[in-house]
Amino acid sequence: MRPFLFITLVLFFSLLLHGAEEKRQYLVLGTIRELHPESREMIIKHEAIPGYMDAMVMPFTVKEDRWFKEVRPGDEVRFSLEVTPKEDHISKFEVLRRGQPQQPDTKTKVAKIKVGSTLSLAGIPMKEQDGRDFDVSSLAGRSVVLSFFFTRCPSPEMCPLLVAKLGALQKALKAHTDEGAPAVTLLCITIDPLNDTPKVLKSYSKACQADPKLWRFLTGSLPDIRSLASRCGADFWEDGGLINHTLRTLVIDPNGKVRRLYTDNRWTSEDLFESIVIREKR
Ligand SMILES: [Cu+2]
Repeated sequence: MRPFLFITLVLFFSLLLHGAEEKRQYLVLGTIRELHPESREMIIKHEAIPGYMDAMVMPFTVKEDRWFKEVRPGDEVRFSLEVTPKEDHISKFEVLRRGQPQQPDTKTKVAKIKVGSTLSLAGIPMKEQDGRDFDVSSLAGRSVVLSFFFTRCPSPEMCPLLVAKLGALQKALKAHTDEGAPAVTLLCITIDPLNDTPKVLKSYSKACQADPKLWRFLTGSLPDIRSLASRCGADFWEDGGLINHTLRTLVIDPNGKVRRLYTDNRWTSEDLFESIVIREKR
């Protein structure tokens, strides 16, 4: 009887400890951006969660209906995030300050860039696929191929084709390395930042076999990306739950001057390769 009791107790405490180890809870501060009771999600701009996640805008699962009635967009809140290896969800909201609902993004009137214009990415806070803050100084002295895309794009002729061509360009650039690596960075900026978190971008970049030294994926806040895209002449809009968009691919020289601007997907990786490498040789 005694050994049996002992084993039972050991099992009980190890389960207790194990359970405690696998379930983590965080208190998080944030601002509610959007409520989606139908999919039991809230989009929240949250502060950094030490030991777990950087500050970002992202969707969270909310299991209980009641919270959708207690908070509204614009509210500054404190909430509890529970994480287990299988799932995570948030609850126990406390409204710290009632906010005004955010106005839907309005189209910013900005001067559109064209070939010969200067384009700087300085001052636009963005995150890379590895979760790091995008550092614009890492582009110093480099040509940049910049394009807008999103990972869920369902149209084979749009983002998937764009990304395939950038893949071919990366290959050509790498093959060229023997003759001196061209100083160029390919940047893909998502137009769907609510879905395309750094984590999503990371697995996407892996699937593209992107070499992070050469080809990087960026996300940021929707208003920032909308304003940058709009300056580049790239439009995107929601249509029945899907994102529609126009295409823009730019080649920017190391001085920040736009050298090429493509408004469709008809360019070839050879075109871009020449525009970068031949110019470099001059
Ligand atoms: Cu697309």
